[in-house]
Amino acid sequence: MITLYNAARCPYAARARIVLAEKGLEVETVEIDLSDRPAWLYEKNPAGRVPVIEEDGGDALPESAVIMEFLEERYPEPALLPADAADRAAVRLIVFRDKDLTDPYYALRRGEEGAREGLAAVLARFDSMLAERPYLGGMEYSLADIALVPWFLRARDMLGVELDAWPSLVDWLGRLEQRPAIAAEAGIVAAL
Ligand SMILES: N[C@@H](CCC(=O)N[C@@H](CS)C(=O)NCC(=O)O)C(=O)O
Repeated sequence: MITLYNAARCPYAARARIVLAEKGLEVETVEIDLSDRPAWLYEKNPAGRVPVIEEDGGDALPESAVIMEFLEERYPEPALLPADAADRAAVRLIVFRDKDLTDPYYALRRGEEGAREGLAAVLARFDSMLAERPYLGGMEYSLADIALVPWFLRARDMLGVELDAWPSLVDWLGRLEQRPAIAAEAGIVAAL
């Protein structure tokens, strides 16, 4: 059994939720109120942030990118990283550069001047990328898609970003939302 210290609104926690769901793992979810977080959370993650996961008898593990990789190694099926080392590196590069998307997303959420245009430029880049290949990491659905889709869902459904100008991006999101793990996340976003 795995325990997930979670916050529904958190896109980083969404990464862990999606990987756990894709792997069909049994999870006990502990919802953390980030505006009044328990002191013990700092023992599990000195940064006081979610997500954190814990296996029975194991150490607490924070940091969503590390959690995704850990779950992939511990529970390799179904695979969420490609077989080839160069293809894996391409996936990891997208995760490593997540700020390409998250920085303009948070700029818009903070209401910064010019942020909507800044995010639009980034969405156009992702659209061009997805015109060339079906998934962010290449030919297969992978941790690259899982790592970034939480912000795309929130941009569309919470910040009112109209995606119609980027058809390859819309198609990709539609493909992803056919997966129960992503549809569940879209449901969480709709309920926020
Ligand atoms: N680098 C961390 C970021 C996690 C993060 O920022 N979580 C937010 C919620 S979305 C949080 O716990 N914020 C509380 C705080 O910063 O005090 C990860 O990838 O897991």
